[in-house]
Parts: sequence; C-alpha cells; structure tokens
Amino acid sequence: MHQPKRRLLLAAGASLSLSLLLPGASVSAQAAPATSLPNVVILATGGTIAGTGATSTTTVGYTAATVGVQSLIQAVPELAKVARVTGEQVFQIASENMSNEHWLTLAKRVNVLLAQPNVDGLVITHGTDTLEETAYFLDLVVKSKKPVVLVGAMRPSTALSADGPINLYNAVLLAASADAAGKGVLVVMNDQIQAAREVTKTNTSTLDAFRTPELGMLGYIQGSKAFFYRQSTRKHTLETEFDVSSLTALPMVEIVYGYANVGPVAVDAFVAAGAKGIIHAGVGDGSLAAKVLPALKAARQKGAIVVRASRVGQGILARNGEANDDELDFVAADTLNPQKARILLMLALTKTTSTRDIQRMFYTY
Ligand code: DAS
Repeated sequence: MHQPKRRLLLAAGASLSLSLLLPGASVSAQAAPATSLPNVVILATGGTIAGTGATSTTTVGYTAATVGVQSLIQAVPELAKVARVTGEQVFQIASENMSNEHWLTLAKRVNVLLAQPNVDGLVITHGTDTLEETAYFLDLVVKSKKPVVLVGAMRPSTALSADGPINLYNAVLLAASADAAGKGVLVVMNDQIQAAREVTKTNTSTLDAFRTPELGMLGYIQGSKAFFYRQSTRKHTLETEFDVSSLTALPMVEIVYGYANVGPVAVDAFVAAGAKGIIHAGVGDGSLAAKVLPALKAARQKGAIVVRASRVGQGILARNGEANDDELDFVAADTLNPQKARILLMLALTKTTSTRDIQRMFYTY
C-alpha cells in the first residue's frame, strides 16, 4: 500500500476513530491468521504520530492527537505479519500535556496487561516532546520482563514520507521480539533502538531527533529484524524498588534552570508552593550560583530534597564536585538529565526522605 492511500485512510479514519473509540475500547488489526504470532497491545496516547496537517507538506503547525488507534493500526496492514495486534486509546493528548496522573494511569494499565498470559508485549504511541520522560518513568515502575516499546513520529500522519507508520511497524516488531525481553523499556524511532534511561530528544523537528549521545543506542531495526549491540547496566522494571499500584499521586518535584544572572526567585517560589524536591539544572557540572545557593540551603532546611543536575546534557554530575554535597546534604544526579532526575526523585520520595538512600538510587537506576 503506497503512501497516498495510506494518508487518505488515516484522514478518513480520523473522524471514524474519534467517534468510535472511548478510552479502554479495544479494536484489532485485520484478523491475523491463526498462527503463533505474539500478541501485542498498542496503547495510544496521542502526539504527532496521531497528528494531521492541512496539506501533505505540513510538517510544522499541524494538529497532534487527532487520529485514533484504530486508524493507526489500519494504516499499517503489515503489522499483521509480525504480531496479533489489538489497540486501546488510553489518552488522546499532545504530550506536552502529559501529567503525573496520566503516568500513573498508564503504568497501572501497562502492568495489568503485562500480567495477562495472552499479552506478549506492549507498544505505546506517544508524543515526542515528553516521550523520553514517560519511557523512563515506565522503566522504573513496569513489573514485567515483557517488552514495552515507546514510539512516536516527527511528522504527522498526513505528511509526505510520514515516519509514523514505519516507526509503528518497527515498534510492534520489537515488542514481538524475544530479544527485547528483559532489556527495560525501549524507544524505537528512525530505525534505532534506544534505552529509556539515556535516550533524549535532540532536535525540534528532524527525523533523527531521538539519540543517546556518548553512551549510545542499543541497536537497530533493519529488514524487519531487531539487532541489539549493547544494553543498559542500570537496574530497571522488575529489579526496581518502586511500586505505583497503590499510588494516586506523586510528590511535587520541580526543576530550576541555571544560567548567567540567575537568582533565587524560582527556588523560593517552588518551595513556597510545597515542592518536596528541587532539581537544579545547573550550568556546567551543576555549579550553584552564589545568589541561588542560600535559597537551596533554605529549601533543604525546610525538608525539600535538592538534587544537583546539569543543563549540559552529557557526562557525570560529580558528587562533591562543584559543591560540597556532603555538607549541604544534597544529592548528585549522576548522568540523568534534569527531566529524568525529576522522575527518579519523585519515585524515590514515595519510599524515603533519606538523602543517603536517594543518592544510592541515583547510582542504581
Ligand atoms: N506536541 C508534540 C507532542 O505531542 C507533537 C509530537 O512531536 O509528537 O509531543
């Protein structure tokens, strides 16, 4: 099926899917022949992969989260060759609107499905803006070795050479692969397999936006096969101490950004608003400006946990490097970027307020 029909199908399907699908509704791809193909459930949350634009050349300024999971599945009949696919529309949002509550709902649904013997793997279609965050959150709370693969698209479904269909095919293929089991939550974009902990969006619009600079991606999808060359050394999924099954909320943790001329206002405001944790996305190796340090000390004295991270993006944030963390009773983020350090600190705070214990977690996950 070549692209124009595929786009028309998606466009036609958009109105159909919106009326047909209520959260939790299940739909199936074309009935796959009764074979031993793995059962893969696609949980759709929205994003550009479900987006539509006014023309085939609209690759910015389109509307995300308009195409339902049924249309996404129907637009890729090849899915039936690699798995027996069913779909659920969990949310229909642009991922800049993803929230802690969305994450808890999604994680609970993921764990319920993975506990079912007739589910072999999951694909989660997602907006690209916070895809790396949802992936890492799930990496820490999924309680199964079965593959969980997040996928998005950099171009809307109606665009020339839309990347969503091939990305979705690759994601289902990976979720159906035995090799993907036990490797933690994975991200597939642009024929590349990335680890949830380290992958990050590095470009606002190009197809190769998702990368793992320095530490490297895990492998490739090529010729309808998954090829792994490495795996993460950090604990994940079944190996973690986090359990969200009984949680209805996550502790408030916010991020303050470091830059020339920065002052204490943001730190003070977050603490006044009740933040239980502050991630300081500092310049360089997490340096603390003299004008901000007193506010962070005050935050710590009021019981907030302070984690020193870096805005730089790569490298180890060294404990007791640019600040005396032992003396300040702060935590060092290791190699987690600020947005992922926030996720780990939120989950850590569901278990402990001991900075010693929380630092151990940052060296473990
Ligand atoms: N707004 C973006 C999002 O939903 C669109 C995308 O890139 O998926 O994350």
